[in-house]
Amino acid sequence: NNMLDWQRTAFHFQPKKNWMNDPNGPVFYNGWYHLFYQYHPDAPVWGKIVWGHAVSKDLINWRHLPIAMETDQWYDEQGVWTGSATILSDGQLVVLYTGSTNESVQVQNLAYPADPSDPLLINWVKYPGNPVLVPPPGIDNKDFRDPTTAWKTPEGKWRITIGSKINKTGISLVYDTEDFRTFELLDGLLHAVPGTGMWECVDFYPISKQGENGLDTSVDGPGVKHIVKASMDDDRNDYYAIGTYDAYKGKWTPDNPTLDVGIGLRYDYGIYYASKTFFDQNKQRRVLWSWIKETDTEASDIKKGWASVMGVPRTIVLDKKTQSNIIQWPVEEINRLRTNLTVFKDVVVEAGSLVPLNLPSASQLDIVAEFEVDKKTVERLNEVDAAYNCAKHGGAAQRGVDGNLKTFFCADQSRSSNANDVDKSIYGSIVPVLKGEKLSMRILVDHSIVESFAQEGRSCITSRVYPTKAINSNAQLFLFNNATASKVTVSVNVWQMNSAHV
Ligand code: DQQ
Repeated sequence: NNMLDWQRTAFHFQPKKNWMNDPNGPVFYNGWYHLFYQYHPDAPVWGKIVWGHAVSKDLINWRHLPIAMETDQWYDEQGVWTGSATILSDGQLVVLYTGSTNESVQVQNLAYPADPSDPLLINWVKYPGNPVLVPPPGIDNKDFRDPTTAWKTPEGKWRITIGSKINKTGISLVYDTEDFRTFELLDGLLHAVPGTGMWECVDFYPISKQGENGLDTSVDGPGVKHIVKASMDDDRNDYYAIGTYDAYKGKWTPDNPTLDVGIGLRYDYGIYYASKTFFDQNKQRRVLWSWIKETDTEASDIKKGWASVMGVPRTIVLDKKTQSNIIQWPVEEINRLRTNLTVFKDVVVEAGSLVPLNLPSASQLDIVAEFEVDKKTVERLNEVDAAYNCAKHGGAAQRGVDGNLKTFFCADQSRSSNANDVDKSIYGSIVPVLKGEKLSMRILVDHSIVESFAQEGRSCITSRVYPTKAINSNAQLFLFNNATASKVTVSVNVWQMNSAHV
C-alpha cells in the first residue's frame, strides 16, 4: 500500500490509477448515468488521451467499464479529446469529439454505440467518414476543439458550437447539421470576447427564469435564459455568463456586458476546469461535471500513481433572488452517504478565539454552517474597512479590521500543509449576502478535496489539500474568529460521510 493512499477519494469519482482530465459526453441513457473522461491509461501525467468510461445508477456509486475509445485512427492518433453526447429525437445517441490527428490537427469526429440496446454502451463505433469537421479558413489547426451537445434550431436542424480564438479574441463557432455527418458553418459567431484567448470546452444551455427544474438543451422561449460557459486556456478557469439567445441569428448576448464570459463570474473560485453540463431527463435537472486537478507536484503524482478527480456533480439553476448568477448545489443523492450527525447549536465564538469541535475524524465530512455576526457590530459597519479581501490581506489567519460591507468567501490553504512543494494559495470571491439571509456555508471534505458552497450555492470554491499530519483520524474541525472585537454565533451540522462504491 502506498503511503499517499489517504489522498484518494471516498465519494469523488476517480479512475483506479493514472491520469484523468475533462469529463466527456455525460448522459442518462437506458437507466444508467454514463461518464466518459479524458484518460491516460499509461501514466499519472497527461499524454495520449483516450476515453475512460464508467456507469452509475445514482451519480455517486460507479462501475468502471473498459476504455470506450482508443487512439486507433489517423484522425485521433494523437488523442481522443473532449466531446459531448446528444440524444436524437428517436432516442438514438451520438457523440461528437475532437481528434488530434497524426499531424496534430484538431478535427471533429462522430461516434455512436455499436449496440444501442446495450444499456452499458460498452462498444463504440467511429463513423467511417470521419473527420466530419476540419478547422475552417482563418482558424488555426490547433484552435478548434471540444464540440458541445447539439440543440434544435427553429428550422428543426441540429446546432452545435465549438470554441476557438482569433488572435487574442476567444470565440465560439456555430454549425448546423441534419445528420451529424455534414455541417454548415454559420456566418456569425455564438459569441466573442476580446482578450480572453482560446475558449476550451464551451458549454451552452438554457435555464428556467422561474422554475427549479433543469431544461433540455433544445428548450427556448420567453421563460428561458441561456448560459455560455468557456474554459479559459490562458487562466485555467471556467467562466460563465447569463444572457439571451437569438435562435434565428445563432447569436447570444450577455445580460451584463461587464460580466461577460471570461471577465465576469466563475463556476468556482478554486480548482475547477473543463466542466460540462448535461440535462438529466431522469430527474429533470441540469447537472454539472468538472475536472479537479492536483495541486501537488508531478513527482508526487508519479509516486501516488494517479492524478485528478471529478467534482461532486452539481445541479444548476438560476438564482431567483439575484437573477444575476446561477446556484450550484451537490446532487441530492450525495446526502445518502451522510451518517452520524453531530449538531452544534448557537456556539458563541468570541473575537480572537478558537473552538475545537472534537469529532472522531474530519476526513470525510459534510458540514453545513450558519454564521451570525453580533448585531452591534453590524450597526458599526459603515465606519470600517469595506474592502477587506482575504485573498489579498494575508488569509484567514490574519486578524483583519472588523466587519465588511461586502462578504468575502475564501479557502485559505496557506497553513494547510507542512510540505513546501504544494500549492498554498488563498482562493476567494465576493458573495452577495442579501437582506434577511444569514451567512451560510456547506463544505464537503473528502480527504485531499474540499468543496465549499456559500449562500446555498451562490459562490463555490474547490481546493486540494495535502497535509502531512492532519490526515484521516488526525484531521480535526475547529471554529475560529479572527476578528478584533465582534463575536460570531455559529450553528453547525456535521455528518460523517460514508464511502461510495466505485
Ligand atoms: N482537454 C482536452 C481538450 C480540451 C482540454 C485534451 C481542456 O480537448 O480543450 O485532453 O482541459
